Amino acid sequence: MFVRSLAALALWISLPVAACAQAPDIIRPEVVATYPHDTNAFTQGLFIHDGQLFESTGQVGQSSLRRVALETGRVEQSVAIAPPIFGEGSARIGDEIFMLSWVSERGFVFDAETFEQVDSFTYPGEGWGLTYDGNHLILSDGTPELRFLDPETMTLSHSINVTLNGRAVRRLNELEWVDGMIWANIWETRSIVRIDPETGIVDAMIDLSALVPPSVAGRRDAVANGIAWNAATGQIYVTGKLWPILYEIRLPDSDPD
Ligand SMILES: [Ca+2]
Repeated sequence: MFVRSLAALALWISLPVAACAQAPDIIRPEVVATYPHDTNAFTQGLFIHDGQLFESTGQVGQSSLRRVALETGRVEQSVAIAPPIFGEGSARIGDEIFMLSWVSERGFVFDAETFEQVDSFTYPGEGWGLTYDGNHLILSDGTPELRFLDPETMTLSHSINVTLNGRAVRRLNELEWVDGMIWANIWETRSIVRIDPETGIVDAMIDLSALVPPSVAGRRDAVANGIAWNAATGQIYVTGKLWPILYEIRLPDSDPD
């Protein structure tokens, strides 16, 4: 598993495996708990607010924003995103939820309680993942660049380029602000990279290989995607597109950070 994960990551960041041997720590998370997850949810965004799980999903005609009961996986509230929009990442600021679309260069703002759309915004290029660091919305678009947007104006404040051992890391996908660092799924891998938000440098890779449910292991579209951090409790949750399971994980104590 170790070698396979390294090889998979090396493929996407164009690194020889040998170079990865000197890469940041590879961390295998411990599973704290498992919960049901909607196997029809093409997970593109995941976050926790006040102990409640929120999820945004993709695919044209199946895109949605939803509030989910963590314990049961039951969708308690949802709003459909109409075609031709392909839904992407989402993040909450105050009483509003911001959500991206893949290639429409348009995002949406929803009332977090009613899910009524209250605004929209535009941005150039693709939209993949979204998170909030307390000051800026952070947007990924499949490239090594993470954009920091002013949430008042949705204009670009600054950006960082994500690197591992000095090499660009492409396909940054779902994002989560976790205790001062940015965690990002890497599309079509089983790895999460942990990124310094100032420098873009990856200081650790979190290997989710052992968490891939057997029922989706052979599906290329059912990739690991979705990270949610409960800032109040420190709990971290991960899942994948179409996965039947959502995991609470913790990093082992051997983690130097
Ligand atoms: Ca997230």
